[in-house]
Amino acid sequence: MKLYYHPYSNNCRRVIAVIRHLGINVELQAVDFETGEHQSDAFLKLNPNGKVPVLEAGDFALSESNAIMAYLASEPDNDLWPKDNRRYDIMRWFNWEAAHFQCQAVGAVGYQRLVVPMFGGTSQRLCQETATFDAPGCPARKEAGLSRS
Ligand SMILES: N[C@@H](CCC(=O)N[C@@H](CS)C(=O)NCC(=O)O)C(=O)O
Repeated sequence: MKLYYHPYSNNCRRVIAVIRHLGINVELQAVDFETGEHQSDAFLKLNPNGKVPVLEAGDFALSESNAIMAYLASEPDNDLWPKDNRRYDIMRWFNWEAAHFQCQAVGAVGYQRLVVPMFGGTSQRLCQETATFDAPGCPARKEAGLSRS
């Protein structure tokens, strides 16, 4: 198995933490945002959203860190992804994190204050919605070099 990741990505870090916790053998392949590798045709075939992390397992490609963590933890017997109802409690927190923490709390501020300057962008304008920043047409996103056009 291979994990496409970026070293600064918190979404990748938690997948890597799961890999290390479970002690499974996954090759790590860094994706170069600066050259736009995540927007290349080859990468977009793995994840049409053009985002890391992506796990490649044979001909199966899986994106979304929460799904990848559940996939990785589903095989070996472990304490991370229990087979009883606690699994659904974990899913609850996965959903809470995606809908509220990542998107609303960390997303907008983190992207604009950390990611945009990190990739050479100058915009410090906060998009009203993180979803706006995620849209390819968002000016701040283009300034950060994260969009193709
Ligand atoms: N919900 C996704 C978010 C993935 C994501 O936003 N990845 C960022 C790095 S943390 C990325 O690849 N950004 C590149 C871009 O937006 O162009 C997940 O949990 O995996």
